[in-house]
This record gives sequence, C-alpha cells and structure tokens, in this order.
Amino acid sequence: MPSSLRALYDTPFFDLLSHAHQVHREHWTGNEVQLCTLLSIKTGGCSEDCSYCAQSARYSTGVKAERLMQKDDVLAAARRAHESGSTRFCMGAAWKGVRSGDSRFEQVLDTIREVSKLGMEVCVTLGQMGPTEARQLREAGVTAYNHNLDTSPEFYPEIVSTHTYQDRLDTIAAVQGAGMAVCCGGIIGMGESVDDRLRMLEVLCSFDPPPESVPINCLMAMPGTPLEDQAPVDVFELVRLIACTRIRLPRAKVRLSAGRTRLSREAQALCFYAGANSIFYGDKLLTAANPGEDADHSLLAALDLKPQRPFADLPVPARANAEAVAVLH
Ligand code: SAM
Ligand code: DTB
Ligand code: SF4
Repeated sequence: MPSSLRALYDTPFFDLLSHAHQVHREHWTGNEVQLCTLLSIKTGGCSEDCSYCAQSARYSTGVKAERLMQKDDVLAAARRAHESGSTRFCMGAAWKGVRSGDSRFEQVLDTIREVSKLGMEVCVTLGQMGPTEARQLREAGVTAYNHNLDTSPEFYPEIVSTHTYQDRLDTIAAVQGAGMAVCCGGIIGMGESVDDRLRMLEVLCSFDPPPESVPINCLMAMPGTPLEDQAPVDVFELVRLIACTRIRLPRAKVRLSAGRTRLSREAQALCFYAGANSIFYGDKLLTAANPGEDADHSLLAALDLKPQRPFADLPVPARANAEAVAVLH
C-alpha cells in the first residue's frame, strides 16, 4: 500500500471531503447523478462460492435458480428503464462465465442487439470471458462490462475459492482489448481492512486506461451466505473511500451501489458531496432491495441534483491491461 494513498485516506475528514468535492467540480458539471437500472437476466444457481453472494448454489439463501430471461421480457424491462429516466441499463447473470458458441451466450448477444437500439449505455456482467467473447459483446452493442475486483488481491482468497484475482484481471484485460469501457469496483464490509480497500483502489488506478466507472458496494449481508452476520460498514469509512476514489480517478463515474437501503438521506448526501455521481435506480438490485424510485427522486430534488444525460462518447480503451496485471507481480 503506497503511504501516499493511506495518508490521503487519513486526511482530516472535512479536508478530505472538500478536496474530493473540488476535484469533482473540476471534472464534472451540472450537479448530475447518473441513473442506472439493473436487471438480473439469469438469477441464482451459480457454481461459484463468492461468500457475499445470495446467488451461489452453495448456500441456502432462498434464491432459486431461474432460466435465462427471454429477449422480449428483457426488452420490455429496458424500455421501462428508459422511460423512467435511466441512461444506463445493466444486465447481470449468475454465471461463472460465458463461452462463444454456447446457445445461452448467443441468446444474450441477440438480446443485446435489440437493447442497444434504445439509446442507453448498455452494460453487462456475465462473469469470466476471453477476447473472443469480449469482441462479440462489443459488436452486439455493449458499451461497458462490469467485472469487479471486489477487494484486494491479498484478501480475495478469503472470500472466493472457485476463481482467482488473476482470473478477474484477465477478463478485464479482454474487455479493454475489445474496446469496451470497464466498470470495476468492489464491496466494503466483508471483514477486510482499510488497507485492503485502498489496495483495491491502487489496482484500479493502475488500469490503463482507467476504469470508466467504479461501483462501490456496501455488503448486503444476505441470509444463508457465510457473510450473513457481518456488521454494517461505518458510513464515514464509505465516504472516505468514495472521496479517495474521486481524487485518484477523477474522470470515473463513481457509483454508490448496493447497500443504499441502509444509508440515511444525509449519509447519501455526503457520498454525493464526496464525488459519487451514479446510482442504481429502481426498487431491486439483482436479488436484494434498493430504495424506490420515488425516494430517489425526492432525495435528488432535495439536494438539487439532476439525472445525468449519457455521454456522447464513451472512453474507448486502446490497449490491454498489462500494467494492472503487472502490479501483482
Ligand atoms: N457473476 C458475475 C460476477 O461475479 O462478476 C456478475 C454478477 S455479480 C452478482 C456482480 C457484483 O455484485 C459482484 O462482483 C459484487 O461486487 C456485487 N454483489 C453481489 N452480491 C452482493 C452483496 N450481497 N452485497 C454487495 N454487493 C454484492
Ligand atoms: C455492482 O457492482 N453492483 C451491482 C452490479 N454491479 C451488478 C450488483 C449488486 C448486487 C447486490 C446484491 C443482490 O442484489 O443480490
Ligand atoms: Fe456467481 Fe457472480 Fe455471485 Fe460469484 S458474485 S456467486 S460469480 S453470481
């Protein structure tokens, strides 16, 4: 952990907050927050053992394994998202990964071709994949691929044993190589240290190009998972991490992601002040609850924040992620 990042994190709270806010204002205009709709297109029954996840088949969480959603049902949800003001539509699948030629992957590609005509940013999170699958997704119209590092390389084996941190980095390199934007962040509140969180941020900062968006999730302690009894994360730790992310990745959309149901309006206001400028919108995440649309509209209105319009151009990564891989060696 570079001492400079830890020193930044440990800056007196209001100094850190005003520094982050100043960086935010230098890079972002209009007091805008992007609204993103999530849809679980394939829920539950996942082979992986991510210890935070209600969709792993290894834990009794009450989440049933479902079939991949049909194109028309996904399209209807995407149209509703567009009409309700979302500028990004994110489709998630509880898979270890995808393979070219697999009929379910073909079905997802077919769905994406239609969803991408609606004028929203199109994000998918389908697990591990290589360069061929990444290129196919890009050609179908995906603008960003979400694949989180979730925590530090050192802590990762404590929460997942069925794949490695290097597997995650390899998928991210494939995404960049195909010219899609990378959406990559993590979860706090799994029992990791502050240094683990900053180490994750350090790895994110080593990406070339930097991630286009960084979701910061607070663990939703899902009943039946190994992490079901984890205590909620301290809100000021969340705000400090958001502030450091904004300062170190000034052009990234910093997405205040899972766990907002536990955050007061005041806590969320601090997160926005520290540089968060994107949220998941709608009353459901993948399997867990999210604040309702009315609550979010009232919060944004109270803070004089406006829903963000999509960018004309997404940053197009030019080369593979060699430096992010190098940082681990
Ligand atoms: N299977 C794919 C994968 O693992 O990349 C995509 C779906 S996975 C559910 C997407 C992300 O959701 C995870 O990487 C994690 O950051 C987040 N997530 C899942 N369960 C969570 C929970 N209980 N609390 C907070 N974040 C969670
Ligand atoms: C991300 O970082 N957070 C979203 C999205 N990417 C796919 C998922 C949050 C999931 C929360 C737990 C659930 O709904 O099961
Ligand atoms: Fe599967 Fe993704 Fe959940 Fe891990 S986080 S169990 S890979 S759905």
